[in-house]
Amino acid sequence: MSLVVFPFKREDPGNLLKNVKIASAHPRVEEVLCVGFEEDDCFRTLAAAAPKLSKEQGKPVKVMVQERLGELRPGKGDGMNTALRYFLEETDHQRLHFYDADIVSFSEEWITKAEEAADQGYDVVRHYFPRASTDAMITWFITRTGFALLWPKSVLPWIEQPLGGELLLTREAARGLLADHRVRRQSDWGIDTLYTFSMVKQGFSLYETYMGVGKLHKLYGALTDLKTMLVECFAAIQSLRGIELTELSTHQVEFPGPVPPEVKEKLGYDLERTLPLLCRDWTPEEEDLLALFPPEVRAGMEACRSFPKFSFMDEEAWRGAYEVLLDNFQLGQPHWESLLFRLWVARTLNYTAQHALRGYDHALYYLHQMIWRYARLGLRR
Ligand SMILES: Nc1nc2c(ncn2[C@@H]2O[C@H](COP(=O)(O)OP(=O)(O)O)[C@@H](O)[C@H]2O)c(=O)[nH]1
Ligand SMILES: [Mg+2]
Repeated sequence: MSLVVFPFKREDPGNLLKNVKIASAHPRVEEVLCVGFEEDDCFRTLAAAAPKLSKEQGKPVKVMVQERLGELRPGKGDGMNTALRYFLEETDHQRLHFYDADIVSFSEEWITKAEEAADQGYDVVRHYFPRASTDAMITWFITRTGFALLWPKSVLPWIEQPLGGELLLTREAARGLLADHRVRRQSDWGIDTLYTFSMVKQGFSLYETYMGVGKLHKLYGALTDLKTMLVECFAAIQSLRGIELTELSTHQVEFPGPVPPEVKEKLGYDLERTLPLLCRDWTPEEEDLLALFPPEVRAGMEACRSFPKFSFMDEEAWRGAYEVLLDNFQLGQPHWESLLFRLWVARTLNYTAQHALRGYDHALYYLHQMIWRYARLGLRR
């Protein structure tokens, strides 16, 4: 039997309550836990509703504030690790499910499909779903790119949504993750990268189950909203560099279904609000950092100071830039964070203009082929 966990921070309590009810009504679920960042309004609403819900459903529904477990910015990582610890130390449930609190398209099917794959013997089940061609720009250009360049022979580059927050862990997999000191340390947005890396490093078997309904959830406007996430996801990859993978993880992916027109036609971000980010607020210190980059990247970014440019940031230029970033990027250093963000914006715009504009099928094919090329080529050195 299973525990379902929703980590949350300033969410709409109505939607979260609805998801909690769906989870606790599922026959496989014995308990539901919501782990909040702090005692915000959402937390208070949930805490007030929990006793009644527990009674109605005949199963515990709990709400708690996350503990300070890690060493980086206190964020989603502390939330998820608090839940891992609770699951292992306070319960004897066999499986743990994580779902984002803001999913609007949540249903019992998310739980059922994960349980079915776990019944087949998989240690970890990860949900994946169709995404717009201009969504998931951190996943493609930071995480999957990094996995392909650094661990090309592992299953890591081929995991569809390595940053996904929807997954099932068996007790053994949960124990393995919590025992990894790098996982416990990762209190920020890097947690999803660390869970993914650690489960592969420990050789757990993975199944990716396909949710055709997609994940409807809160969306971003300009790419600026994603800066903290971007910086922390890159730093997470950087911190793992040099670790060798020796265990062999098995990895099965459910064949995807047809992609709904809403997803194919959706725009992932606001182009007009994103373009000025290339030009705005350069500091002399940030400009100096460009000296470390390959000539085409340096020249292109220098030109951006007066006008948005991105045609230079193709796949090969990004590979060169990524390598320099792996060697030199410093988390917490504002000039580096700003430059990493700008380089990634240029890469995202380049891809949008060169590939996403040609249509959904072309774009997704391109992205998968790009990962394959990166895995073949590896780092330049
Ligand atoms: N406990 C906890 N949950 C968080 C924190 N930050 C984000 N979350 C939750 O993590 C989930 C994913 O966050 P979201 O902003 O939707 O990210 P996105 O879906 O990747 O864009 C949501 O349920 C958030 O409420 C945090 O610091 N602590
Ligand atoms: Mg979300």
